Amino acid sequence: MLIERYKGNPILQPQDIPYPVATVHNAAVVKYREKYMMLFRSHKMNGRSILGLAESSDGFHFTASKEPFMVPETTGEFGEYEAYGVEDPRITFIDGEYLITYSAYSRHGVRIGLAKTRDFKTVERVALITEADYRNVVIFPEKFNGLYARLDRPHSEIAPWSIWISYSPDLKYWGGSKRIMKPVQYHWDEMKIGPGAPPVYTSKGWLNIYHGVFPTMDGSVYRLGVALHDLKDPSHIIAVGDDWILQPEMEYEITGYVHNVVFTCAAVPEDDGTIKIYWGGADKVMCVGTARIDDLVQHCLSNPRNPL
Ligand code: BMA
Repeated sequence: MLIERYKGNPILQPQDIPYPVATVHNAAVVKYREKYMMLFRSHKMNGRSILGLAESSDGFHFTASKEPFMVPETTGEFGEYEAYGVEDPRITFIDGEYLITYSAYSRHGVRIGLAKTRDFKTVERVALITEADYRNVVIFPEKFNGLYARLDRPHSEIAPWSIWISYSPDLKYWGGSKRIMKPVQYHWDEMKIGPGAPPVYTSKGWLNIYHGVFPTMDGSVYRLGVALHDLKDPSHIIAVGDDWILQPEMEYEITGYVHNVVFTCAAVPEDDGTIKIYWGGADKVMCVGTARIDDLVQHCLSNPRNPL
């Protein structure tokens, strides 16, 4: 077993939240001052999403804050583009700040918002960093030739929904975009793929834990896979593991708000060579599992498929 599920899953669910929510899922998790901070998505009872905060000292037992952390802005540019909700956050620590990327939904489509915090008490919105329709933006925790780099997943009518890379000098203006990884026909990720957790540094390359979707007569199945990007040039993918690393198997992954979904927005590497991977189960609860980083790297290298 590549990923060992935590026996106490799910680790956070709607009844643990001090305000009314229908779901707790697709959360970002990072370490902050010896604590694990979790920024989780919740559907409110009107079906629109907000982001809540929970914290933990061991990465397994989380306590949610009394109030939501980010709700849609009501005025200005952000108000215009977040009116339908904020979803699926990712957090990257770089230059002393925690950068938060999230999906901003509105009648104009889905864009990516960038916000930042230093203390998980106050949060400042920086910019909307894509036009419509983009989701799943993850920022690398290092710069390349002086530029920030991100992976994302634009929606296309022509190409299957794929993973792209872009660069920025200031986090606001992005360019140099290139499609670097696509779904494979009649494969577990044939319908669409998207970045999951912000890339994790390993001595062999950047580990990119992504999601892939397969369409069935019973709806779509969301699974997780892993790819390895070159340390100096992250647009070069060294290897993509051919097999998935996690699929919906437990009751809390098979049944929920949307069935048959495991969806990740976070992985936290530990000093002992393990990594905690966090995922939403069936868009309803939060789960965690542990893997060895070396095993995930080997998974990419020992049985790779073409990225494109
Ligand atoms: C995707 C996103 C995710 C969600 C997944 C499964 O398109 O909306 O937030 O987890 O579908 O429903």
